[in-house]
Amino acid sequence: MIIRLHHIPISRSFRVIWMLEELGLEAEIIEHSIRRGTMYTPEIQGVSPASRAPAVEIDGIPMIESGAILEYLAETHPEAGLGVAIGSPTRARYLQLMHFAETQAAQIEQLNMQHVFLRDPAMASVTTMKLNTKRLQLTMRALEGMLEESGYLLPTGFSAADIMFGLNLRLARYYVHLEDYPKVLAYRDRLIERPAYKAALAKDGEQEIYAQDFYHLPEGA
Ligand SMILES: N[C@@H](CCC(=O)N[C@@H](CS)C(=O)NCC(=O)O)C(=O)O
Repeated sequence: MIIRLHHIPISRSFRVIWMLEELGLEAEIIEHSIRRGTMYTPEIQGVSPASRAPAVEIDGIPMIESGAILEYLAETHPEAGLGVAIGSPTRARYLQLMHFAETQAAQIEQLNMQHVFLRDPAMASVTTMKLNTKRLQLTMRALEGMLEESGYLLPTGFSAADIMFGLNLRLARYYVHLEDYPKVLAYRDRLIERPAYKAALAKDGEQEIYAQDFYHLPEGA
């Protein structure tokens, strides 16, 4: 497989780098700047029509959507056991998890917009920030209840679904206290010990999104 990846540091494209590391696959990584909007060019839009990362070209075929890319890589490398085959009893749970990760990521994305991307903080809506934080907390509580005896999200062990949520947990901690979810915290600590996670982190690049360790809701929220 010849793989080119359009990547923004500390974004959903980290999921693809991590997946590639788990599979032992090489890729050419083209790093983009979210602040400078370097994906908003006609050339990149040929691969990623909405200028979003990740976008990959696998053997010349363009593909977007981190969850779909991970599922495709899992399916084309079944020997790694990172996906769940059609007909397997855990298939429904696996698909649900792959998609639920994006429900959670959407809340983080909204909080990023309100807390870190608006040019003038006065443009932020305290009500929206409060609602998004609450919604993120609900997804964290749900995740706390979804962890299996295996220590991962599937009873059979580590899978692409854990990669989806592993990125989320890297970002959620800017807006919620992971300590409030003890099983999730232990799970996060387990994930970041994986050699492939560490190798992916080394390739992630310099992040330009967060300037502080935690973003509190504004006074009076
Ligand atoms: N559901 C998509 C979301 C892709 C997405 O929104 N990516 C963000 C980074 S996490 C992005 O490219 N943002 C660039 C921008 O908003 O300018 C996926 O999972 O790949």
